[in-house]
Amino acid sequence: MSKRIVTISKFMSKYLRHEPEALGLNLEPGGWVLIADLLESAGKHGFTITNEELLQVVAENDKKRFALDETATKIRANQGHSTSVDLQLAEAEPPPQLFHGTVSKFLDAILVEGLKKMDRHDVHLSKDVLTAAKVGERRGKPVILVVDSGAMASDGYKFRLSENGVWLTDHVPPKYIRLMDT
Ligand code: HQG
Repeated sequence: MSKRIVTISKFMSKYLRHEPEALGLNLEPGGWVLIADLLESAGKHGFTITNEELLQVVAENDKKRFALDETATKIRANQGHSTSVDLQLAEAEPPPQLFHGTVSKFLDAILVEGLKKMDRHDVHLSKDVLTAAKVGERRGKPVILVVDSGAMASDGYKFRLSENGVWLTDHVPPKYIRLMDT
């Protein structure tokens, strides 16, 4: 992936996840915006992106952060929002275990309060240890937590699966969390 494509991806994450209004955009239900509107607003704000570049970002993004709608006229971020949005994802039955990558400095708080959404819209959980390790590594030496998602589902907690394979939930209470044995 070229530097230019990474820069565009970061720009798109910023405005499709966090500050659409700063670009004069409104996210539609589902988090969608018209591609034409996004390109026009970006240009007006001094960052010109071509349609081809936008499509390249969607196709090449390492984590499939963006998706097009079925008419390919709209785009959204698949997850990671902090701005208020209903992604309209169906509830899904999680696997028995999910994983969360974090760092040791957060452990005490997490084991008391559980996993909280912090600045995002949802708690993000990974389907495998490797992915969780990559998430944790963004902040330092990763610590992996195992979430008993099977028990949570039995107890009535809701889960949704983003288009790029990230499991989303509202809160994970501490009783469903254990530190992975290393
Ligand atoms: C921690 C990236 C203290 C939590 C990634 C994490 C992911 C607590 C941080 C996606 C806590 C929040 C999401 C508590 C949770 N006390 N700390 N009670 N509960 N935390 O970035 O899961 O590149 O909002 O462990 O790859 O790290 O953006 O969440 O360390 O998929 O596409 O608070 O973001 O994807 O950090 O990452 P984040 P996350 P993108």
